[in-house]
Amino acid sequence: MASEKRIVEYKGASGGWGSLRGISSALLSERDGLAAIGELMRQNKPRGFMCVSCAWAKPADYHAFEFCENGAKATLWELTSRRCTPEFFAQHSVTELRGWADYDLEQTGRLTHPMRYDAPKDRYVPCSWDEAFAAIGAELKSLDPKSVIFYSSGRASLESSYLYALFARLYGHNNLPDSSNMCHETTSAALKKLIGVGVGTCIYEDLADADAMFFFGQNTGSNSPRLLHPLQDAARRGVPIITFNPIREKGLEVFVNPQNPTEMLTGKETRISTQYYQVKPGGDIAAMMGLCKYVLAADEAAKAEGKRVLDADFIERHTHGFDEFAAKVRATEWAEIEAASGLRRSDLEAAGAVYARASRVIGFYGMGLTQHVHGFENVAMLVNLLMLRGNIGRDGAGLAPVRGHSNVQGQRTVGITEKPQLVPLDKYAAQFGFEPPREKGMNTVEACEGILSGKVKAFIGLGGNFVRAIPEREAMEKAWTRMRLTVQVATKLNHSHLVNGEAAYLLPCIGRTEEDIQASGPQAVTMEDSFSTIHGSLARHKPASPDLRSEIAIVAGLAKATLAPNPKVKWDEWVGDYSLIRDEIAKTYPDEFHDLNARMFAPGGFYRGNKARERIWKTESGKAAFTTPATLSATGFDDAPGRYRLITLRSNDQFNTTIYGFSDRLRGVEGTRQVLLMNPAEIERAGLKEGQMVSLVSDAGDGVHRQAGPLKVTPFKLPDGCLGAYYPEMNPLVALSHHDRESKTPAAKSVPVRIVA
Ligand SMILES: Nc1nc2c(c(=O)[nH]1)N[C@H]1C(S)=C(S)[C@@H](COP(=O)(O)OP(=O)(O)OC[C@H]3O[C@@H](n4cnc5c(=O)[nH]c(N)nc54)[C@H](O)[C@@H]3O)O[C@H]1N2
Ligand SMILES: Nc1nc2c(c(=O)[nH]1)N[C@H]1C(S)=C(S)[C@@H](COP(=O)(O)OP(=O)(O)OC[C@H]3O[C@@H](n4cnc5c(=O)[nH]c(N)nc54)[C@H](O)[C@@H]3O)O[C@H]1N2
Ligand SMILES: [Mo]
Repeated sequence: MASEKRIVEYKGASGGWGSLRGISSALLSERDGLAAIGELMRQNKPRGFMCVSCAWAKPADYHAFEFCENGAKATLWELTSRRCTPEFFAQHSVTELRGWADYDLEQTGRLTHPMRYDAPKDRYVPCSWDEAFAAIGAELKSLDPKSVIFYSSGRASLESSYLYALFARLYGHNNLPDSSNMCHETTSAALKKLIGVGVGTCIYEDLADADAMFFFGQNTGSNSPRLLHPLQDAARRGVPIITFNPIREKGLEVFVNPQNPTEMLTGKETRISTQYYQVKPGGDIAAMMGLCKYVLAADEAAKAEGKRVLDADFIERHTHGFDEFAAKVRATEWAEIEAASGLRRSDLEAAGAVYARASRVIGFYGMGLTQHVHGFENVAMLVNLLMLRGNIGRDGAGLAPVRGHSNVQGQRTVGITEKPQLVPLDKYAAQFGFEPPREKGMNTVEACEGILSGKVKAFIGLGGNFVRAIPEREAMEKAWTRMRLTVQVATKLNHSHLVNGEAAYLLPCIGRTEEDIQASGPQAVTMEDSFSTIHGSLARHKPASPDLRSEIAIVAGLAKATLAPNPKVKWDEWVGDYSLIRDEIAKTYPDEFHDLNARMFAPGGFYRGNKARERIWKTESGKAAFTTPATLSATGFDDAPGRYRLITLRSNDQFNTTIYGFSDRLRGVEGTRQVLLMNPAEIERAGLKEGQMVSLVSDAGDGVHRQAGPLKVTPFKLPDGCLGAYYPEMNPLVALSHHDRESKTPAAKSVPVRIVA
């Protein structure tokens, strides 16, 4: 494993030769690397397969290599030649494997056989698919459906997600938490309430029309690198790009396009952000308050000359709540704004001036806004800011939440949600002849609470690594093993499979990069990207093992073993021909998915539409809402001596809980993930030395001891009062109660901690 540990400032740009080296080292570590290169050429192209990494758009005018360093790594990771076989499980007890690092578990390669936990042997042993389905079905039949959780991680296709949600409701619950609950749930909740749709309002073409772009807390270079191409185009057109982020992320500073030979040979860099502001974590409400304050003042000044800076017509016709909001902005002093944001008035005015001059502005954001106790207010402030100048529902402008998992947005669109009011239950009732449960189900935090209290008896995971991804890890791991049943559908072994319930099954599935042959021939699946655009995905690589099944076949197998037969619910036919599932999706969601089968391979995908983009507001009031924030700080706790705001970070060498390696190249952190990033003055104030090993403890004030470490103190350019360290290693520090007030998204970007030397 990683031996050399060093921290050096990365002098290169994002992209460039570094990204190619990242891909080639991933290729070289694979025996059949060359076959995998052939697959990469089909990635994100019409009639190819859609990347399993992030949800960024797949344009119609694609590049020769329409993949990035991290998309390539994700593909190669799935197409690995390593195998995690029954022989492996025979050699290692579950207790032993529980002590392995995430990295080492995933290095064992692809799961090959369905496995059952054998308690006396403390081992996973092989079982047949029929045995597994029958046993799980018998368990589920004996349990109260309301005590069972059906989790999904955002990779599953629209088809498998739709069937999974249908299974849950036929069985009798809405307990459908998904990874979105830890991610952009803040977006879904806030945008639904404020503008009537739970998703962003931009489409790909807007990127070419915008004349200013604002970035809040989204790390493009690592997490959605293909977005760097349109950003590079925008930068070259002279479009100002303004970034608010506590960390100076390389991808938002400079980029060398690895697809461009001249740039690669000359090393010609494009500067991405024209203005970069290192806002304090949790300081965005204040920063945006500053921008709004500038805009209102500029409007007052313009009025004197008979002009306006505000889009008064938009505000009048399309919104409510403006007067109260404007009064709050005027009453908020610059001194308060500077203190809460950590930014200077002059800087905020300079950014405000860019905003006020531009006529088409896109607001991009990621986890830096959503994962806070007042994440809702963060998103609401961005809505406020954009609405001041009518930047929603206009070409070249709008809200662009950059989604995480490749189909996380789509899962919500086809019914994976604990909120029954978001699902057309009457249509389900008519289509499948049953009475769907109407009671609200559990989201991720509520599922965790239920597992802790013993109310939840069984957990089915359609992908993901739940136990690693959630807060409060220690208490959760203990409670987890008290469950009666845990079932994990997965491609690779991870820690969540090893903290099993009394009865436990590991069901290995084929991945999206692999060929899926059923009764009617090769099958395609569909997904939705961040811009509400739907893409078909067709893979042809041979599956990792002949004993794998598709997620759809697994969901159907579980459902058939659990539910009474229903002539309208045709599991076998659906498994035989996925186009029949798409017909059902089109019936349940006709506006979005009519003619899904005919449209799914349209080059660049098809757009499923968005009412807010048309300025039709599906809100309670029929208008879009301004929100008057009750606080300027999103952290949800007060500053105190010795208390820091911890940002939990993703490196450039991981996909969530999957650790590809130990090189966070773009931040210059190499060889280790056990680092504590803090600025040099802060290191000195804390009486620490560079390189010293320390631990972090929770400062949530609830009396619970939570600890993580040891971590090496590492100087890094961060604002005062905050620390950076990696997710998922830091998850034991996050209290389960530390989440966004509205959506319950865990507040992983400002965790209150103390340092213990
Ligand atoms: N390679 C790779 N790609 C991925 C993933 C991955 O792990 N690896 N994960 C996928 C998933 S599921 C998701 S959700 C996305 C996540 O992608 P992002 O939304 O980019 O999420 P993070 O990397 O967690 O953090 C984003 C940024 O927020 C900044 N930040 C932290 N606190 C604040 C704050 O208070 N204010 C502001 N303005 N900024 C702040 C951090 O410095 C960081 O640059 O990426 C997806 N794509
Ligand atoms: N502290 C902190 N915590 C966080 C975050 C943070 O920024 N900070 N981020 C949060 C976010 S944004 C998210 S999305 C969650 C992520 O939470 P999850 O989605 O639960 O976690 P992943 O690591 O994406 O899941 C990886 C596993 O999925 C399985 N898998 C991969 N591909 C497939 C497939 O095609 N099918 C199936 N069935 N299984 C597959 C593999 O077994 C792999 O080990 O974590 C959240 N937790
Ligand atoms: Mo995510």
